[in-house]
Amino acid sequence: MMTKAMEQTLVLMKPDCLKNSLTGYVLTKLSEYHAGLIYAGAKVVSITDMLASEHYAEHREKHFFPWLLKYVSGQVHFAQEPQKQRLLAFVFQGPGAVAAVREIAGPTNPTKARLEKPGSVRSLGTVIVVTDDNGKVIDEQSENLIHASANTEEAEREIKLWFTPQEIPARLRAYETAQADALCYYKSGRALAAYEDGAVCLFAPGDLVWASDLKIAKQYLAGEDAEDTLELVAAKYLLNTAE
Ligand code: FUP
Repeated sequence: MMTKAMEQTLVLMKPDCLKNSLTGYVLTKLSEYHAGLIYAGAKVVSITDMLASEHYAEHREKHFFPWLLKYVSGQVHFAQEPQKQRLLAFVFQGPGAVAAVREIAGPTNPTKARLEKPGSVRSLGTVIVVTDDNGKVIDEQSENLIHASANTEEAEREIKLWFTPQEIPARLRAYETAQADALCYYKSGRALAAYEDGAVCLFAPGDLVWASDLKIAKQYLAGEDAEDTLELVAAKYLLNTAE
């Protein structure tokens, strides 16, 4: 069982954090000395629509969803510089990691953050108010610099969505892993046991994978009802491939 000291959380420094050169500031606030947390994982990610939509699956029906995909993928802040369309993803670990980072991040909406939690990271963000032709507010787009997992269940889902087990040192892995005993390719929303032209290999026998991923992938390979989407498993293996 995961102990409280092993608690982990996912932090994303979104493109507005990079654009405004706030990465160092945020890392200082999240450092071991200041937050009592340690790094368990870190990487630069050029995000795909697949990963963004899985990450924000709970917002799929919201007005701001199409904007959210563009925002998190860097198309809003680096429209003319596609090479800069990336973000930084981290896993932090330590006692009460989820709550500690949420506290440092502050409220989702930067205007609210400035009012209620001045000094929090998100108080430095921007809110874009979208109105209709009559001036009625129809949306509020929060450019809030960082993502921080909302609770321990979300943290587990998100860390497994963004990171492979190999990207986290063995002694810092908080979730169950397994050795793959099957081949699994991905092509156009399908799991394949054998290679087809254009398919991408997610994992091969012997590879270390999240146990929950292996279970889901095998359900797709067998054509059974699956516990979650195939994209939840595949997305992390398909990163940083866009030219
Ligand atoms: P949080 O868990 O604090 O990241 O907040 P949410 O999951 O509710 O929001 C996810 C992202 O959607 C945030 F980056 C901000 C954005 N958002 C908006 O732009 N407008 C809204 O009305 C709500 C959320």
